[in-house]
Amino acid sequence: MNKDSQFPGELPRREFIKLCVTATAIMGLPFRMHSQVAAAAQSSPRPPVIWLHFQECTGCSESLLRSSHPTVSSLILDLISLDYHETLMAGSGAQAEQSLHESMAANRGKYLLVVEGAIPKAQNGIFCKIGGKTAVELLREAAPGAAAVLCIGTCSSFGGIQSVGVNPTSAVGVRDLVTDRPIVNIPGCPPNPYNFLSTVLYYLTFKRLPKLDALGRPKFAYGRKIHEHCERRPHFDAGRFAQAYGDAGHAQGYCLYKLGCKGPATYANCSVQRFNDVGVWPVSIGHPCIGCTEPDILFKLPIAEKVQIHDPTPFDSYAPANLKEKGKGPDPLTTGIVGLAAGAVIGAGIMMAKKLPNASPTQTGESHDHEPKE
Ligand code: FSX
Ligand code: SF4
Ligand code: F3S
Repeated sequence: MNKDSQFPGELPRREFIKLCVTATAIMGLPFRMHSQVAAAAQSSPRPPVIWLHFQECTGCSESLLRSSHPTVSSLILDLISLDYHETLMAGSGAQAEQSLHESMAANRGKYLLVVEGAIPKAQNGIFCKIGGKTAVELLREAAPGAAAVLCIGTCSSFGGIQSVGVNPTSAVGVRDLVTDRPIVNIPGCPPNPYNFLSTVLYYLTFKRLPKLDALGRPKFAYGRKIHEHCERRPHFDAGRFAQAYGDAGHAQGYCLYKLGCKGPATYANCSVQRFNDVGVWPVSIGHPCIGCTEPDILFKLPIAEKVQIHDPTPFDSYAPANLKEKGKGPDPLTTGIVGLAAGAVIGAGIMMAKKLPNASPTQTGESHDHEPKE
């Protein structure tokens, strides 16, 4: 942090507080806790971070650093002490390797290891070498001393595009090689920079990692299907679908399900926490979600293939219909609205079942439990 600046990232106070409020909301914490998050961001010792790049396109770092609004990257880079990052560091060659080993030795047990990219295992890992060492060797060297491993992107989380199909390099995600360190997967191709920021802020604020789902993803960001909060959802519920790119339905913003949208089977917060602070995400600009946070969908299901819908989930904002405590139940008007809404959802579900006889195998991510947020 610049000594003359009061706030991390040299941000004006308003920007800093705005980011902390946004991150607090993403973490599913009550609004009042933004001051605790802001205090942690200002006062916590900066955790040393070693950032390794393996098989990937660097899109994850790019999206983090080149967000149209530079404050997210400024804040992240000021919250951590980035000791090694091949794309960003000024040093190279032997100097860079020395910095890596010095940081690992000096911060053993304390540093966060961020991994970007998949790890090729075939032929002793010769497909990805840095400083004469394979990705497998580098990971095995760096992981044991890490307090935790943060996998940024679907490649390091689950193998990504490199691992699809015949997988000639036997590419895998970190979880296939590291089994004795805590791992947080932050998938997306690339992931939303706010999800990385929020994970780091959570760690700084609570001195522990966030709750994870069955795939190791923070529940606060990957706990709900994007279909639940999609702005095209009213069209889905009403049975209004774009049938082809550029048709009248597409032009009118109808639901993209029939173009292969994987939103009903994809756990992520894109539809709420959009990208690059300009309020867009794939579905909002007319492209179906390709399920980039899901290991069994991304690049495995064809873009145009429809996912089967077993449990059309109602909006979060619908009033609960199962309150039993006396005096706490919904009033008659609310009940009526809920009834109408539920009828619309069930009706849409029945209609979908009738209209989609060729739906693909189940992709509902049913392993998720939806514990109340902290
Ligand atoms: Fe993978 Fe990230 Fe996709 Fe690319 O670095 S998640 S290919 S956006 O960039 O690792
Ligand atoms: Fe939105 Fe896709 Fe769901 Fe349609 S299917 S409501 S476009 S997430
Ligand atoms: Fe990825 Fe789908 Fe979000 S493609 S960016 S999970 S809308």
